[in-house]
Amino acid sequence: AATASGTGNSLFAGKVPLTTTKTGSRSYVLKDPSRWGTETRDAKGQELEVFARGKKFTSTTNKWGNGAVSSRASAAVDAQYGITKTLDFYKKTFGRKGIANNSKGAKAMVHFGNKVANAFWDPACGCMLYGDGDGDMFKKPLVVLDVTGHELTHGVVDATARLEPTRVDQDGNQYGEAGSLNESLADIFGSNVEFSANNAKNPPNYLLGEKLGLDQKFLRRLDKPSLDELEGAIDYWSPAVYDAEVHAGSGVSSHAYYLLAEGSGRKKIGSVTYDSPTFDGLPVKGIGRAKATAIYYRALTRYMVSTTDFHDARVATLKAAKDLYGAGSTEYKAVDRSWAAVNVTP
Ligand code: ASN
Ligand code: ZN
Repeated sequence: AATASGTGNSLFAGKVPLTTTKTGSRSYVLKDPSRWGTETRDAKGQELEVFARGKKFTSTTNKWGNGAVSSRASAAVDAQYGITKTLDFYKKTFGRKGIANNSKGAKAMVHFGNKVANAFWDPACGCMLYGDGDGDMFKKPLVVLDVTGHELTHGVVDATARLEPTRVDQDGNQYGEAGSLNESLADIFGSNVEFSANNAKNPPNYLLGEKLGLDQKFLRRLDKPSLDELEGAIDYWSPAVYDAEVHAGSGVSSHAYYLLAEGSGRKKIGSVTYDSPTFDGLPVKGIGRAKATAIYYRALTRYMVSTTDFHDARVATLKAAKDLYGAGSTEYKAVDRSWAAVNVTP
């Protein structure tokens, strides 16, 4: 396919470059040959879960969207841009070639269903599906960068540890530590995608969904998960984890990761001030985001399995830290300390 350089006007990330496919003298498709044919299509308001039936985005000018919700292509620009940044993050940081590390492109559909206030990784489709929001709590399409990083990371987990919820209730709510760990890893790597993209219109931070326009100003956060009142996330392991929905239970390991990366206490990074507490009140010294992320990625891809719980995650990250930095290293000790600081047993 002929590769072309287009530009998009996104809803949330400003004006962005997009690599597209030239299909004729004045025709282009929103499909990126330089990233294994990664493509975003239009589900046209249907609950369509078959990518092949999505409508292609095409252009005669290779300029996409106008930055307004009324232009159907604008949401596609955010999605395609976010997917690009997610693929690039995984490739440049870990050498990972695509979501399943099989040199296949990622697929997504925007405008999924009617007033859907969510975005999903759909394992059956092998694609991402983005709702347009319900117009109430979620006012705009859910195509922000960290949500894309979150959902595609579910694809990475699906292709690696396959962490699964231990229980699903009648309403489809999921419970259990392995499922919580899955949500947490999606938030951890989703935040890392933002740091990696470093977009001035969408500055990186340890908050998730801060561009969704919610009253509490973010959906979740890693430094002190309990500040999330919407989902009631928890900061520390306790028996309450057994009854916590996975997006609430995720707080335990998200918090451990933040402490490992940045340490406890007050800290201003970019425009956000964090104040991360510990279970025992004792401080944790961070080892930096790059090392913390390398440890979690190695743990995910080498040592975690479908039933890995928080205790097992402590063991898995320690093994990864030992591989990367040695058993006597500062990094190894910091991993151990970070899990103790969120009350996870050794
Ligand atoms: N956005 C949610 C998530 O990825 C959708 C879901 O799977 N419940 O966690
Ligand atoms: Zn998730």
